[in-house]
Amino acid sequence: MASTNTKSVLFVCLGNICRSPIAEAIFRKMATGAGMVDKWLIDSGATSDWNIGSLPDARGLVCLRSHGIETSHRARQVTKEDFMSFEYILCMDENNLSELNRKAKVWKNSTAKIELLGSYDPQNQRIIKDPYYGSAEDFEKVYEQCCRCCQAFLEANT
Ligand code: WE7
Repeated sequence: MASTNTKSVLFVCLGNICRSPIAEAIFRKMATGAGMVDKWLIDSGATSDWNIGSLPDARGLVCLRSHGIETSHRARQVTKEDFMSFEYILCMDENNLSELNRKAKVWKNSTAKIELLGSYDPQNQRIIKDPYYGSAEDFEKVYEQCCRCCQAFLEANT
């Protein structure tokens, strides 16, 4: 069935295996629940090229699954085209933000709004920390932050 994607969001972190695939899966579930998934182009990507083609981190998959969410995402790096095709590029920490702004400057023609996903947090936790060297609890914290932010971002765009 044909659908018009009037809105678009790309979630970004360092390797696209921990935080951004969690945010993408949560946002897709929320948009589906709100009956708006056909209105959205939703994807995630990495600032680095380290994990291209990889599945999300096993701990992230366990965390998502415990909340009834599945994903089949494979890691990819952000491209020049992403900066022109996505309305929003939402990232996790200051490193991601400066790397994305650097790329946008190099590639020119970027029209995307590049923001911290955490800037939407009603609890004002601006940074979603890298759980790579962390524990299951750190992944759960990422999950909860992404839930709050994705909900607020979806409402802001409804
Ligand atoms: C991570 C990572 C994460 C760190 N996912 N990697 Cl060893 C490395 C080096 C460059 C890019 C990537 Cl993606 C990776 C593997 C994958 N979430 N977080 N590395 C990380 C965290 C704290 C300090 C240094 C690093 C590289």
